[in-house]
Amino acid sequence: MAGVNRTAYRTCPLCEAACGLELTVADDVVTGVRGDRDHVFSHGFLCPKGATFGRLSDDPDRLRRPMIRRGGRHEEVSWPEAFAAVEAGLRPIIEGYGQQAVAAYLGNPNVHTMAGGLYVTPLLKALGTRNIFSASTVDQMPKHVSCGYLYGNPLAIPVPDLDRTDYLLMLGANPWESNGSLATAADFPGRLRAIQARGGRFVVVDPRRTRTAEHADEHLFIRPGTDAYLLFGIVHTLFAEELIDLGRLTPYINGVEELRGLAAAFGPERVTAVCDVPADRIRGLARELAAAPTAAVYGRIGTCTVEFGTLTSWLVDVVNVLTGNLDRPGGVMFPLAAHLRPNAQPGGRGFTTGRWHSRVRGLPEVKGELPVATLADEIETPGEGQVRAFLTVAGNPVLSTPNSDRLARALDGLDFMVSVDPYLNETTRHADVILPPLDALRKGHYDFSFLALAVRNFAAYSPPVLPPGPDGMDECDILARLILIISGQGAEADPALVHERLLEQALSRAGAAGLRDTVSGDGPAERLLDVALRTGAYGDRFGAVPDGLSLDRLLAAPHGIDLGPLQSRIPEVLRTPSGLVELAAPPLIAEVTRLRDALDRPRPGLVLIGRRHLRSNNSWMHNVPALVKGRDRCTLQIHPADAAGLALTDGAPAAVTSRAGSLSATVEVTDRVMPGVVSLPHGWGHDLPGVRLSVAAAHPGVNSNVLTDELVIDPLSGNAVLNGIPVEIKPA
Ligand SMILES: Nc1nc2c(c(=O)[nH]1)N[C@H]1C(S)=C(S)[C@@H](COP(=O)(O)OP(=O)(O)OC[C@H]3O[C@@H](n4cnc5c(=O)[nH]c(N)nc54)[C@H](O)[C@@H]3O)O[C@H]1N2
Ligand SMILES: Nc1nc2c(c(=O)[nH]1)N[C@H]1C(S)=C(S)[C@@H](COP(=O)(O)OP(=O)(O)OC[C@H]3O[C@@H](n4cnc5c(=O)[nH]c(N)nc54)[C@H](O)[C@@H]3O)O[C@H]1N2
Ligand code: SF4
Ligand SMILES: [Mo]
Repeated sequence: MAGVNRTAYRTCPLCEAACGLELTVADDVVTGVRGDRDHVFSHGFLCPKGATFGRLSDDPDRLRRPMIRRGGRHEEVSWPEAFAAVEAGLRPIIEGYGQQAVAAYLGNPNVHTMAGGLYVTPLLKALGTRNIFSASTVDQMPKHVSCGYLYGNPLAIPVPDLDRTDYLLMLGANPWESNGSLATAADFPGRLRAIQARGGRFVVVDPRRTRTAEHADEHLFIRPGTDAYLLFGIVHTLFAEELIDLGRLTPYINGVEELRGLAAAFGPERVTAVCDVPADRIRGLARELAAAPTAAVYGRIGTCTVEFGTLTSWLVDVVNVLTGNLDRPGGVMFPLAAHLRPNAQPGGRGFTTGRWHSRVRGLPEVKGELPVATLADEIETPGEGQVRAFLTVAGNPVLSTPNSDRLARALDGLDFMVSVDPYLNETTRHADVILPPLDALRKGHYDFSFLALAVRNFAAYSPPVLPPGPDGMDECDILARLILIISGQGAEADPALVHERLLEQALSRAGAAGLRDTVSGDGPAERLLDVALRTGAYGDRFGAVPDGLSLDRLLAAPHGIDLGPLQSRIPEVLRTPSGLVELAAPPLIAEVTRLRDALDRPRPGLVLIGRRHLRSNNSWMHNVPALVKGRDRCTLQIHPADAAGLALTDGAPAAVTSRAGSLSATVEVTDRVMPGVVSLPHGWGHDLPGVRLSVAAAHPGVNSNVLTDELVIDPLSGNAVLNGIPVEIKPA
């Protein structure tokens, strides 16, 4: 069939929007990418990143065989050699020092692969360590914690019902560039325009005038890290002007009176001095949210990666509750994904944190993991339980976590490190063994994470577009073999042992123990997906529901299956012991005292925030030529007034210093940032020795996480503070 073009449909795995792609494939090369016009959710939308999808697979720098570091250099080896080296490196540490001596870091792409969704949890269980870290604590952990307290389940995250809302208040999110997060919405910009087209409005709160802000009906500048004050000012107004209306949810809400008391200290006149949003606009936002037929408040990175991230995330939902917009069409709603089941009845054990604490800084466990901001402490600090071995799966913490220079130094002190990753990059260059998984064209895809966050219920599965090839290894097989090595079954044990055990467990959990022979799927991940789909919310119950979902049904629907607009799920979705929404959980109330005390803090001088660009994806897509061409994007944006005061000129280098570190960045003078705020994107700094990223190395940029401070975290979630970093700047 050489040279013959064929068409393949596939979900794009590169961001949370879950767009359907139409690929033209000749031999094993993608020669064209279009948005899939028949896709039930994305209707043909495509962004510049998705358009380069095939280039990741043919990237010459992509690792196709494992690597072992010998004498400071990485060399290609065979798979058996690589797994033998992992066994020789890991087992003595586990046997000699115990399970806690091994730490793991799970990066963002784990939520974009089936292996991440299905094999990481068993891997962590096999490791048995409490030293588990992930990109969640440089991202959305505050939202998990606030939803854990509010709804009893940290995964019950309501999403804005973009397609039906009349009014959207958006804080710290820039979906025009990011394509959205914790709200899966292919063509997010189009959905925002549609709000306006049907007579609604959207308002953006951001210290930068972003592309999203430019399209908004109103943009309000806010001092970084102060959204909790703005939101409390709105709550205060809702109470003061008697605008509270819980609507249908009245019998399901606890804690409204406590909130009234808490909000007393945060009148608009008081908080405006901290957040810089005018008091009359704070009152105006409260009135507009209350008066709109339906409204939604939505917050993202700028509301999470700040000191009061959990409180801010909580207040977003508090405003939605108080204005009657939680769980109603046009407000914020809980999706119901096809691989999940609704609860049999409301109520549950609720949510707690701190079941254990980190060894060095005593930071509480949250959702089974520890803050990545303390990873370096655990590696560097001698004593019982010191981390000596490190496993990364799909992560680049050397560029993406705070005080990354310190972390990079700490990694050099490890006894052993293994990375499951397709690149020899800033992090994996420290690894003794690198295990590269197959590229996305060669693996199946189902969005376990994002279908549970989609603004409309739908399901889609994509089979592999290309066969694996002679040297490639599927990521599920890699993780299964790691499980076997860690649990002492040896580097040569058959990964099918793990695959079959997981399938048996899934079947028995689903009450389908004897049905192994009826399960569909060519690969281990596919078979687990089939069980989840068939026993999920819309499943065929192994034939009991004739037109229900199964893997075979999804295979027959390459453009996805629409499952309709979001439905109300309260009270069923609630897992709090009371079976109610708990607005005033004690840990949050205690934290409000700290927020109130911080009202009197002196204002910091210049503070640093981040930003994203449409043609980026955190740290790992700068090796795709089409995504880095054009002028340098890794610039330090600064307001003209600040630039003048510091004698900084556009295009010249500036020295930026924080408590954690310093760097030199190119100045971009622009009034897109508000006075007092500078902005530098993250995920750059590709000029380190030992990496194999030839395109990225020619466009290196600087690593903004040299400046972010590992000692400053949101205490309730352990999330790093990546926005609002005090910095000093002078001409370099
Ligand atoms: N200052 C600052 N820092 C930030 C942020 C910020 O806004 N400001 N944002 C934070 C956020 S939101 C996030 S999510 C984190 C991301 O932090 P990380 O997840 O640590 O970093 P990524 O840049 O996403 O790197 C992903 C890694 O996965 C590898 N990879 C890609 N595809 C696959 C695959 O299919 N399988 C495997 N095994 N590996 C794969 C890539 O080669 C790369 O090494 O960064 C955070 N850091
Ligand atoms: N093109 C592209 N898309 C991506 C990614 C990428 O790197 N590039 N990364 C993906 C990932 S992992 C994630 S988590 C999502 C993130 O998705 P978004 O949250 O939409 O991402 P950002 O573009 O970082 O938007 C955050 C905004 O918060 C603002 N901000 C900073 N501090 C504050 C503050 O204190 N208050 C307020 N109100 N605003 C503040 C910033 O100026 C910025 O505009 O994007 C995903 N999509
Ligand atoms: S918006 Fe996201 S999912 Fe859609 S094409 Fe772009 S990168 Fe892929
Ligand atoms: Mo993220």
